[in-house]
Amino acid sequence: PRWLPPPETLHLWKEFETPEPAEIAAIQKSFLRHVTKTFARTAFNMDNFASYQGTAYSLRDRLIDKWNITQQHHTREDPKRVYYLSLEFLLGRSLDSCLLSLGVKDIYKKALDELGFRLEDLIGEEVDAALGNGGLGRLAACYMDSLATLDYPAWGYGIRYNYGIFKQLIVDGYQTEFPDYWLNFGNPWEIERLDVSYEVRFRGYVNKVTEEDGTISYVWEGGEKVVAVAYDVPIPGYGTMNTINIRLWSAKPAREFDFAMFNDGNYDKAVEEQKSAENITSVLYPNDNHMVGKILRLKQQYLFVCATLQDAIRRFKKTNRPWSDFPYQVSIQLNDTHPTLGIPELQRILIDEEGLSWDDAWDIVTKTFSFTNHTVLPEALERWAVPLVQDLLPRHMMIIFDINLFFLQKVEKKFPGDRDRLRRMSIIEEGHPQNVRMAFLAIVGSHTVNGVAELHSNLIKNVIFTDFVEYYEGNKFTNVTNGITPRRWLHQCNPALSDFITQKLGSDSWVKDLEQLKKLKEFVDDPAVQKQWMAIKRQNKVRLADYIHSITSIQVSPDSLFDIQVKRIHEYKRQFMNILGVIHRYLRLKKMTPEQKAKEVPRLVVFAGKSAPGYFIAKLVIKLINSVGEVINNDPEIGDVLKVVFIPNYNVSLAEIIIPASDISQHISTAGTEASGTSNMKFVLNGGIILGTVDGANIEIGEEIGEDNIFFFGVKADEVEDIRHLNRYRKIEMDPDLRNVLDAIEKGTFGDPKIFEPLVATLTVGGDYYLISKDFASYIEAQADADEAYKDKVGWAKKSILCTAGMSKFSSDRSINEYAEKIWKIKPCSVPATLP
Ligand code: NTF
Repeated sequence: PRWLPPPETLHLWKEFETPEPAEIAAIQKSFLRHVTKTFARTAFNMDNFASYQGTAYSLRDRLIDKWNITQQHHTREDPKRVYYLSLEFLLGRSLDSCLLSLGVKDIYKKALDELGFRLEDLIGEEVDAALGNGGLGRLAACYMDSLATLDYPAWGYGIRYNYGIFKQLIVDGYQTEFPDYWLNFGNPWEIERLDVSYEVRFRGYVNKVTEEDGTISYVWEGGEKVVAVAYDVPIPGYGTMNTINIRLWSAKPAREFDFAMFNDGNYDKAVEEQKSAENITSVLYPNDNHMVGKILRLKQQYLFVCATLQDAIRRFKKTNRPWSDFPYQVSIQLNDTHPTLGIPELQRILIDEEGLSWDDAWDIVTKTFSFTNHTVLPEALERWAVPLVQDLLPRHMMIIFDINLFFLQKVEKKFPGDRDRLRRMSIIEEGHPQNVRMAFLAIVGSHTVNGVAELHSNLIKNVIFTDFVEYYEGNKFTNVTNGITPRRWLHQCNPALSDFITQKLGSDSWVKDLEQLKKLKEFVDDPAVQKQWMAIKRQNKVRLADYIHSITSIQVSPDSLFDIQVKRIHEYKRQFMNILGVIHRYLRLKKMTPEQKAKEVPRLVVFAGKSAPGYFIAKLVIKLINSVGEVINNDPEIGDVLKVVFIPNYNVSLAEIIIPASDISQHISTAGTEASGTSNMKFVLNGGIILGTVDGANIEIGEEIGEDNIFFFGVKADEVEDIRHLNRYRKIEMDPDLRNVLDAIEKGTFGDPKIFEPLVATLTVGGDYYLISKDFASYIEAQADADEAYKDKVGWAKKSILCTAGMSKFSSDRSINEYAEKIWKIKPCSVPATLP
């Protein structure tokens, strides 16, 4: 029976469930209560970290109040909900963004000031929550912010990794990795829910049961069980009550110990089982755009979807609706193929546990799921070896075979006798071993499949999933161009520019309605606005210059052109081409007289980004950047005309310092390889200009801000295949400038050339798959255009203003509204300030 409060105590509950007023005295009390009681500190035993903790816990109380009201309201209203399933959430820090969302930053600042603490210092004490690799994980975080802000009834689901993405240190120019044990000092932003846990089975066997009436059913039994425990991370909407939840799963052993073993004195063995369960959610796989077929990763994926579906189904069942209502109450979005096992898992639950027929179950499944594809790179498309899946998830393997059989039967019906088509479209790829093509399973099991920018959505339709477009007659495939949250990526990270925009527009409502930025265009010719705009940019460059000095001891001039490329290190992103361009510039400068050099635009080239630990060529790129920097930065003939800096350990909070400081940012992937990119949007929103290829979202950014305000170069996506084909059969045409650059490397200008041989070989004997040689000349030309344009201070200021003014489309609010209307069919459900 459910516990109910004695009626005469209800007023007590009401008192504690009503959010506290945001008043200085109340804030100071709650801060001091947490500092003294939760953390056992005293007035004479305090430091910035303890005061960060006290502040965070005080804010956490406010978050939980809003969260409780939101969840109770949703339970009562029972709207259709969306579940956003993602193996990655790259949230970064939370204190500043929560203060802003709750509208209490100023008053917290005052309250802490009076107590003798500087809020800015406390904010810097927080460690990043870095449960993601790059764009895909950060996109999920931006989408949570928009879902909350737009009042959608949404949940994020993910994994609570004990170790996030590794810490990168540069030792002797090389990347070295250190574990990111981010939970070491506790995590104020999570609520441990030991009461919310589910069992998850692995391995075992499948029993075939024939009933009296001849019907056949299957029971999955035996094997080993672990438990997934929930940790909830409240995500407040900006300026609204709605506070949604990211539920992260942590694996625990199903039984504390094997008591028999324990009593036999076999302690090691007893503890082993416990450890092996906890290992499942121990570490984030550090690969971006690359699949590694490790069994532990498959275990993560299954634990994740298994716990998530049990949780969603438990919530659904509370309302006693028939199963046929499920797709009208629940929408599940798959963030890439990583959670695709959710499809056979829901089918299994419906047929094996709920007793539905295959067809009824499959109808529910395919009305519930939708799938976002984030890459066309073949090495990133997930394929799991059939024997591996068979061993770990025997019942799921059977179901996947059946899904495939019924699907191929329909294909055969539509295209009779087309054997090659069946081979191409099969979810099971033939080979030794066979593989499960997860993207095909995701397509077949979903009602909608989307790409993340126009070009990318066209490429998935016309290149990688063509057969499926033909089969579904185009009906499943659509585009939702990515977006970023303007709260974190302008309002929070660039307070000076944010205040200035608010002042010019006469209101801060642009923070929730980015369309309003368009009105900035009216000010583009106003000299006072231009001047103030560039003064803010300079402040942000000073802030970055100071950071660079504190970390690397390199002095850089805030008056140089800041040219920035920060993102994961990957061959397709072509940081290699960037550093080759830097060498080209250096060689050019070396031939100049001092008078000629004085006329050059001084340039600071900034790199940052992590390489996957096992990605040899990407790691060599990092080494080359650092070696080139070492030579150039210490060349007395060069001075401030050229500086090259690699900032270690790129992460979300570093991005918040770097992005507002760019004059130019580089997004120079080989055309057709970067699905969207999202940092491109962040830079332009902060008045930085893109130098980039005609790829991903660069194209749509160009359309919005105007081609005069972006430096495009390089071959187009539809030319790439032909060039690669030619490269395979003839000697690659080496651009003469590029040849000089490679000669300089090979002569040892940047240290032992032997080190860089494998890297140079990717261009000379490796077929230059990413077309660096082909694009080099036009890249250098675009760089020269940028130098020329930068000399015209007024012209540059105008470009910069028009960049910000043109970015309305790239708010994640627009993206989320598109998902909600076109794909999830959910509506906002606004939450009242207090419950009746
Ligand atoms: C990434 N994909 C793409 O490489 C980026 O272009 C894109 O901006 C982000 O997704 C977000 O959509 C992946 O990380 C993955 F997993 F698909 F390889």
